[in-house]
Amino acid sequence: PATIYLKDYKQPDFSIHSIDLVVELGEEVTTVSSSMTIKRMNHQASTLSLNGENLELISIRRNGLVLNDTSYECTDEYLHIPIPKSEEEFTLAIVTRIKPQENTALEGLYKSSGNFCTQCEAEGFRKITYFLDRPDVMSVFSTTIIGDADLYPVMLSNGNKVEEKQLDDGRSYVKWEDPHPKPAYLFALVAGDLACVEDHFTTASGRDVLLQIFVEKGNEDRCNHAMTSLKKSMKWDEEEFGREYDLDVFMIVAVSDFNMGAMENKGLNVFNSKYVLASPQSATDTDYDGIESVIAHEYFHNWTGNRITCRDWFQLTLKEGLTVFRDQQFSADMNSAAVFRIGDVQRLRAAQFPEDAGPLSHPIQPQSYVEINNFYTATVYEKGAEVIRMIHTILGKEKFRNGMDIYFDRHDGQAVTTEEFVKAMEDGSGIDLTQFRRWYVQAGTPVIKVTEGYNPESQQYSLTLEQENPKLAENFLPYHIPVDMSLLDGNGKAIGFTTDTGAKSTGKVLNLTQKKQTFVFNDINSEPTISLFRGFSAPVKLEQNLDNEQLAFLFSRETDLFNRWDAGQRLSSNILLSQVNRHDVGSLQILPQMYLSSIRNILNDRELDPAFAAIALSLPSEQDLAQKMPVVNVDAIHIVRNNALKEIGLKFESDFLQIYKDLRDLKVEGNQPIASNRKFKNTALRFLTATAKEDYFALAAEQYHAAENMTDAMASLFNLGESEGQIRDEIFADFYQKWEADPLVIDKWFTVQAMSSRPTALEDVTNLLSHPAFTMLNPNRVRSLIAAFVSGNPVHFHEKSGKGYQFLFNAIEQLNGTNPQIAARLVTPLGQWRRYDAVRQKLMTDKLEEILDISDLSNDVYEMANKSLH
Ligand code: BAL
Ligand code: ZN
Repeated sequence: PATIYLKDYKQPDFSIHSIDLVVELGEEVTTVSSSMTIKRMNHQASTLSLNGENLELISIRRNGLVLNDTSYECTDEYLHIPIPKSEEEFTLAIVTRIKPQENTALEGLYKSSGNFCTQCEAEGFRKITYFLDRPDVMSVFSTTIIGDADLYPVMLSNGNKVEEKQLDDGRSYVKWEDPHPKPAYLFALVAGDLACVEDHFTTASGRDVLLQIFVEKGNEDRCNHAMTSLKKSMKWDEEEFGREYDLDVFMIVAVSDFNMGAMENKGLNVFNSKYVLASPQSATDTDYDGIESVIAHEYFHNWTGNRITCRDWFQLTLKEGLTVFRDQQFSADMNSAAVFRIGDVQRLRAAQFPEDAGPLSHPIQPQSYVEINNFYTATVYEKGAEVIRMIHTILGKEKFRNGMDIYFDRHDGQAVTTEEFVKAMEDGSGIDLTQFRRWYVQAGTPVIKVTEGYNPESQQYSLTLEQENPKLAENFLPYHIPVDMSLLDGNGKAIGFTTDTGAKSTGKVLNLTQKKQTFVFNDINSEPTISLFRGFSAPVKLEQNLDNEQLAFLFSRETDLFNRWDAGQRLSSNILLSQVNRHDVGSLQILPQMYLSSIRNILNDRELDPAFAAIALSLPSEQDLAQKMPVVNVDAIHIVRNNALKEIGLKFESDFLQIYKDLRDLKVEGNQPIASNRKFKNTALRFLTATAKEDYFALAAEQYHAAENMTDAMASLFNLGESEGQIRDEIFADFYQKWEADPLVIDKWFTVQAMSSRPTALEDVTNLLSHPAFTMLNPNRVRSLIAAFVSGNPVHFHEKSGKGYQFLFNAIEQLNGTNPQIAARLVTPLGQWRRYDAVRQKLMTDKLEEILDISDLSNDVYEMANKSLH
C-alpha cells in the first residue's frame, strides 16, 4: 500500500462549489445522484480525478451531456475525467449505486438496526459517491432523501429542512439545505423509524435553536442527561469563547453500530448510543461523565472543526487536540476540576505514553500515513490537547482567549493548518512560540531530570531542569516547556519568593527552553520542597530523586491536588515495584509503616472530596506498574498488587467497613455529591473484598440486590467477578436476564468477565465468543469483550502458553474482512512486544507475522502490524 506524505501536499486542481445530492434509499440498492458545480483552480490541470470506492457507476454527464465510457477512466479508487483546459467552470452529474445493507465496515452509508446512517470522516464520503473527498474542498450541500414512508418516517441530513412531501408511490421525499460550505467528511444522512426528544436553547443574541435527539423507540426517557449536557455546552461556549450556534436546529442521532464515540457532522451529530442514552438504572456515574464530555466535544467541534476545518488530515490535531482541550475545560468547570484533571492525565499516561514509547510513536502532526483511520490516536487527541493546554499555560487565560478570537475571526470558513493556529496565538499574545512549535513535529515523551540546591547562607534555592527525549535520543531539539511550580515549607504551605520582575509570588510558570537550565530563587529562608508541574502542566515524565518519606510528605501536604495524588501513586509504585523486583511475591504484612500511615491520613481526612479520597487510595493499575519496568513481569505485578490490596484491606478493615456503611446509608440531594460518595463507598468495598473474606462478597451481593443504580450494581458485579462459586454465578445469570434487551448494559456484563483475574478468564472469554449475544459486527460488543480482555487483563492476555495472543489473532483475522478499522485498533497490544521477556516476544512477533500473512489484508491492519513488527 502507498504511503502518503505531508510534504507532498498540493492544493486541489478543482474545487466543488455546490453539490445537490438525491439519495433514493432501497432495501436492495440505494441510488445516489449527485449534481456538482465545479471550478478550475489550476490552469495546467487536464484531468479531474474524483475519489470513489465500492461504487457502481451508472452514468456521468458533464454540462448536461452524457459521457460514454471512452471519455473517462474508472479504477478501484478514482474516476478520472479529462477536462479541456479552456473550461473554467462546469457541471457534473453522476449517478451511482451502493448497497448500504452489506456495508459492515460502517464507513460511508450503512444500515444499523434497520436504520440508514453515515460515517464520512475521514474518507467515507467516497463510498457514497464520486467526489473530491479531501477536507480542503468545501462545498454547499443540498440533500434530498427519498425512502419508504413506513420504514423511514424520519429522514435527516445537514442544515435546515426546506421541503417535505409524500410521493404517489408510497415513498417520502425530504430536502435539506446546509448554507455553510463544508468538506464532505462532515456530510451526514440518517433515515429510520426513530423517536425524537425535543428542547430549545436561546442563544446569547436571542435566537431560538430547536434541539432534537433521535433515538430508537423506547429510549426517549434516557435522553435527559444528553440534552442537559448539550444545553450546558452551548452556554459554556458562548461564555468562555464567545461562540454561538449558527443554525436553527441542532440534531443528535444515537445509533448502536458505530466505529467511533460520535461524529460532529454539521448540524447533525451522529452518536454511538453509549454516549447518549442514560438512566440511573442503566448507566454508571462514569457513563454520565462520558456522555457530558462527548456531547460537549462534538458540539464544540461546530467552531473548532466545522467552521474552521483542517487543510489535510495531517492537521487532524488542529481540530481534535483543540476540541479535547475545550471539552476537558468544560468538564472541569462542570465538576470537580482536580478529580477530572487527574482522570485526563490517567488516560494520557495509560494510552498515549506507551504509544509514544513504542513502534507506533508519531508526532501530534504526523508526517506520513498509509491509512488515516489509524491516526485517530491518543497522541493526536490527548497529547494534542496537552499541547493546547501548554499554550494556555504559557499565554495565560486572557491572552489565550485573544488568540482564539483572532483564530476564529481570521479563519472562519477556511481549511487551515496547525501553523495558522499557532500564529493566531502568537498574534493574540505577543509571545513568540517559535520553539514551542517543536511539540507538533517531534514524537516521544520528554523526560525531565531535576537537581536542586539550597544555600542557607545566601538564602538561595536553585533548581536545575534537564530535558531528554529517549525516543529521539540525540536527534531531538529542546522543547519550550511550561513548568508550573511552587516552593513548599515544612507544612506544605507555599513560600513567597521574589520573581524576575521583583514582584512577590507564591507560584510561577517557568519557561524551560534549554536542554539544561537553572532557575534561582532568592530570599528563601529554609530549605523548601519543590512542587513541580502543578496540575500536570506539561506531558512529560518527571525524574526526581524523591525518597519515600518525601513522597509521603507530598501525599499528605501538597496543596496542588494533582501533585498530591501523583505523589501517592509514585509512593505506591515504588513500594510495589520494589517487591516485584525482590520477587517478594506472595507475602503479606510487608507494606512499610510510613506507607500505611499515609493511607490512614487519607482515610481520616474527612474534609477531602470523597471522589478525591477514592482515587488517592486506589493503587496504580497493573498497566501503570508495567510501564515502569524495563521487562514487564505481568504475573509478579498482579500478585504483588493483589497482596497489597489485601493487606491494606485487612489493616484498615474496620475503617473501610465504617466508610462503606456511612456512605451507603447517607442520603444527599443532587447527583454530584452522590456520585462522589458512591465512588468512595465502592472503593472501600473493593478493599474489603480484597481481604477474600466471604462476608464481604456477601456484602457485594447484598449491594447488588439492593442497588437502585447501575454504578452500585456494576461495583458489585466487578467484585463478584473476582470470586468463585454459586453466588457469583447466580448474580451474573440474574444480571444477564434482567438486562438482556439492553445492549449497552450487556456490554458491561461482557467487560466484567473479560477483565476478571479468575484462572479461567481466557476460557471464559473464548466461550463468550459463542454466546448468542456476542457478535463481531457490533463495534461496542467487540470492544466490550475482545478489547477489554486484551488491554484490561494483562495476566491472562499474556499467558505464557500464547493462547491469549492466538485469541487476539483470531479476532483480528475475522474483523479484517468485515471491519478493518476496528481490526486495526486491536493490533496495538502486540506492538508492545519489546517490553516482554524473550518467550513472549517470540510469541507476539510470530502473531504479527501471521497477521501480515492474512489473505486480503486491509491497509488498516497492514499498517498497524507492519509498523508494530519493525
Ligand atoms: N471527528 C471524529 C470524532 C471526534 O473526534 O469527535
Ligand atoms: Zn473530535
